[in-house]
This record gives sequence, structure tokens and C-alpha cells, in this order.
Amino acid sequence: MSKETVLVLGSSGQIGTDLVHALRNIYGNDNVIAADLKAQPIAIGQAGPFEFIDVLDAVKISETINKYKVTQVYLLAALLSATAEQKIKSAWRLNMEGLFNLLEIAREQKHLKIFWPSSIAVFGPTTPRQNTPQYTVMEPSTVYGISKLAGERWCEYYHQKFAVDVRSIRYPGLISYKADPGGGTTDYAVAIYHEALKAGSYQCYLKSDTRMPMMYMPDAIRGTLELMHADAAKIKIRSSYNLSAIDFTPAEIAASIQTHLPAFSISYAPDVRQAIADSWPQSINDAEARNHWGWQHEYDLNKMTADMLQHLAILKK
Ligand code: VAH
Repeated sequence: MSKETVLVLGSSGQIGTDLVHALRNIYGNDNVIAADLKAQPIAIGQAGPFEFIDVLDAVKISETINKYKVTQVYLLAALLSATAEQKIKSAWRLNMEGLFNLLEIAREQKHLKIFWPSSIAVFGPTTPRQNTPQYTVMEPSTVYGISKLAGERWCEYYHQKFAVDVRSIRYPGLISYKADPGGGTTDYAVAIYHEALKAGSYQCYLKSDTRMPMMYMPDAIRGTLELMHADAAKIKIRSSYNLSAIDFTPAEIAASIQTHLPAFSISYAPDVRQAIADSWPQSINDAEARNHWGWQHEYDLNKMTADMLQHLAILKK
């Protein structure tokens, strides 16, 4: 197998922190370069090379790819849904120019394999909300969703026109314990575990019956690596794959926590993020990912809750 060297742009974020850890277990610490504007969490940053990179700096990205003879790039840097509504121009610039910089580099350097995350945010209020299919009406009503839908179109264009090997997943809400999410609408599903252990109660910014597609980070990381390691001939969708695992409401995740912490209580105070959540699907059909490259989730809500509480309890000691 030829030597693989991986660059992770946006490595200090929620997905990046877990992904760097998983990639270094596969390729070796020195062959995975973490890169972000923010310093890497101590637990990850000291294990291998780290570079301060702004994804808007195409020259620095190209120089880093050449310096380390990079063969794969994961571009995770983005402003998420809630933040993007407050910073429209910055969100469009970061989410789009960052992707363009990388696609243009990959157009020149044909050997690169690219991963770029899309989101269920590409669907909007006119999309069927249950069992949302891969191909359907897509009229996102958020800055984040508009940027992700545009990004999907550009990924498919650069693959078809310039044979760029770019692969993508429409992530649902992601839950993890290594690094907190930032600026998303689904972030409550992480905060609730921290608050259950710390305060024994949580005030949720969504209504109790707000159902959203969700996934535990170990499933998301495994699915991402399975997609990136799949034979190119199996990847028939070059915009972005629907990927599904579970869906739940704040009331349901609270009930799951209460099976471990019976005294835990939840209250509700919906804010501006309710409108974002209400514009998204409630469940996702991922038949193409399962048929094309064998995707299968492993964590249901109760298995995720047990694992989250166990790891957070250890981290808080
Ligand atoms: C957000 N966590 O809430 C992200 C995600 C499906 C939601 O893209 O913005």
C-alpha cells in the first residue's frame, strides 16, 4: 500500500478531534497532520504534527500539502447553523471559499482524495420530513443549509468535470464526549449529558417533541472512514450521501438519561433555534449509503446514553 498522509483542516472542532484520533490509530501519529486556527486539544495535539491554517488561505493549504506529501484531506472547518444565522457573510465565505480552495488544489493535484461534510440542513421546510430520501425537494431556509447545498453541487461538478475524488456525507446531529460542538442547533443533545451529571437538570432550547436525525460520533467516524476507504467505483453519489442512525426528541433523550439518573429533570424554553429545527427532516432514508458501500449504524439511543454518561463521568473525575 503506498504511503498515505492525511491533513485534517478544522481538526480542533467536534468532528475533527475524534477524526484525528481515529486517523492516527490507522495511519500513525506522524502521518496525520492536524490543522486549525485554534490550538488542538492537549490530548490530541501532542500526539502528532499540528499546523495553524486558515482554510481561507489557499497558499498555506497548498504549501502544507506539498510539505508533508499529503494524499488525503478532510475539510471540516465551517460555521454551523445557529452561528451562521448571526454571521451570514462570514459563514458563506468560510463554508464556500474554504471548499473552493481545496477543490481547486485537488483539480491541479489529481492524487488527492477529499472529504467534505454536508448536513441534513440541505433539506428545508418543503422537504418530506419523515424518512427523507436521497433525492427530493431541497429548499434550505438557513445560511448554513444554503452553503451546504451549494457545496454539494460544486463537489459533484468538480468530480464530473475534473475527476476530483471528493466524497461527502450529509451528517445528522452528532453527539460526542471528546470535544463539544459549537454553534449548532443539535448541540442540546450533547449539553444535556453534561448538565445531567453536573446539575441534575437541563433547560432545553427546543420543544419537548422536536424530533431530529442524530448519530453517535463513533458511528459517524466509522461511516466517514468506510466511505473514504471504499473503492471509488462503489461511490455513485458525488454530491453527498444521506447517512442515518437514530432520531429522537428532547423528551426521549431525557427519558433515556433518567434510566441511569432517575432524579434528572428537563425543562423547555424554545429559542430562535426552534425555527431551524422545524425546517429540517425528522428522519432520514439512507438506502443508497447502505446499498453502495455497506453502511450500517451500531448505536441506538440507549447504547449511546450509556456510553456518553460512562465517558463523561470518567472525564469529570
Ligand atoms: C448543526 N450540528 O446543528 C449541526 C448539524 C444537522 C445539524 O449540521 O448545525
